[in-house]
Amino acid sequence: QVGEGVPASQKGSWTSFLKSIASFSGDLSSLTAPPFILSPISLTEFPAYWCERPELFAAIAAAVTEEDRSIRVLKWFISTLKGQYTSRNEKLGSEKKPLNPVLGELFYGHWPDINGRGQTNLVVEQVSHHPPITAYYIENPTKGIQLQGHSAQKTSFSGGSIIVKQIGHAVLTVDLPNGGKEEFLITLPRLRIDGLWYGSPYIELSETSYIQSSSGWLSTIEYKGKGYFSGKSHTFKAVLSAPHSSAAAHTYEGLWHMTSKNISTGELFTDVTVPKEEVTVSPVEQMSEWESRRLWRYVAKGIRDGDFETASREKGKIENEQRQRRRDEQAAGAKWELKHFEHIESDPIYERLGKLFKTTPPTEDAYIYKHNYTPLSAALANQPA
Ligand code: HCR
Repeated sequence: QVGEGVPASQKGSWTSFLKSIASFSGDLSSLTAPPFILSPISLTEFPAYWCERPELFAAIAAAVTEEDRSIRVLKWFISTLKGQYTSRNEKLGSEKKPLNPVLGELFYGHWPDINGRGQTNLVVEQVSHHPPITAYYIENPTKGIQLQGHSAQKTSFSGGSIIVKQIGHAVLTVDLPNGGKEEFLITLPRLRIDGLWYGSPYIELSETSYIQSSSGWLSTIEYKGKGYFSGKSHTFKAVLSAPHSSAAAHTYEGLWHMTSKNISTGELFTDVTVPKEEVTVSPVEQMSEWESRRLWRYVAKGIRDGDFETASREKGKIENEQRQRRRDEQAAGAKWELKHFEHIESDPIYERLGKLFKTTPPTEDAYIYKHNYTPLSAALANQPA
């Protein structure tokens, strides 16, 4: 019998779902899952996790040395992990299957300027439906910090868990007072989705991810679960090394969903037990039909209300409309045009910085932001009185 997390009426369909993922490799989003595991949130909302601690993002600009900048980038990055990988468990009870975005789906938001930290803006576009690829751009113009990246996943099944290899990378750029720029190439950890049999999936991170600065400073972050460094879940150890050196200049250790410290000084490094700040979005009535929360509003309401008939009917309408769109494009010999991003086959920043720590693969594609969106509050500020 499958576990307690599964409602009695859905045990059969959960077992079938687990069987289908056990013999499947590729794009999980296309598999039909039982209602109890569906999330009302689209994957296009996920890039907001990068900035739910906007003050840490803004604080990168206050660094005075390259070393200090790398420490601040690492601190901000580690502090995003709780939101990225455990917030569905906190909000929805367990990890869930997000809504699979349609091609061209959009998500815009911002974090307001509070206490001089500057406003941070977010632009997200679904740049591929199959396989799902989400591109994002986050910017704090006042502080001169930009984050550009894309996210896709390759999944497989092993030892009762789903293994998710994250495809894609992010590049953080900081404008320097001397007019130059410092870039940071950020690679992403591997995920394991455990707890499937019990119907309460949760994520553990594994293996290693890197943050390579163009200044030469490198953060190597190792992730472990129960039974490794500390015997606890969600453990990490990050080593920051100076340019051309493999020795550790700073080592930080702890739990990425709680606190961590500098192991030499014992000083607190990250603390995500303090509340995070969700992204601000416009009211749904003011959104365009392509914006996630408007596009999926009836499906999401159905899922939230436990009215799965409505959810599945409304989802069907969106999918049919998309199929028709693709047929029309094919008939007209037209190609879907991306709105905010331009696809490039090989990212020069990935190639240049990736070489410094010999990442694999040696080259990756990227989606470059076109700088063609006016963020909400800035738009309001420019309106005549
Ligand atoms: C794997 C996953 C979709 C992708 C989600 C990603 C990797 C997206 C980028 C974010 O920055 C971080 C992130 C966090 C999520 O944990 C991860 C999702 C977890 C589950 C979901 C699968 C497609 C759905 C699996 C269905 C299960 C729960 C039965």
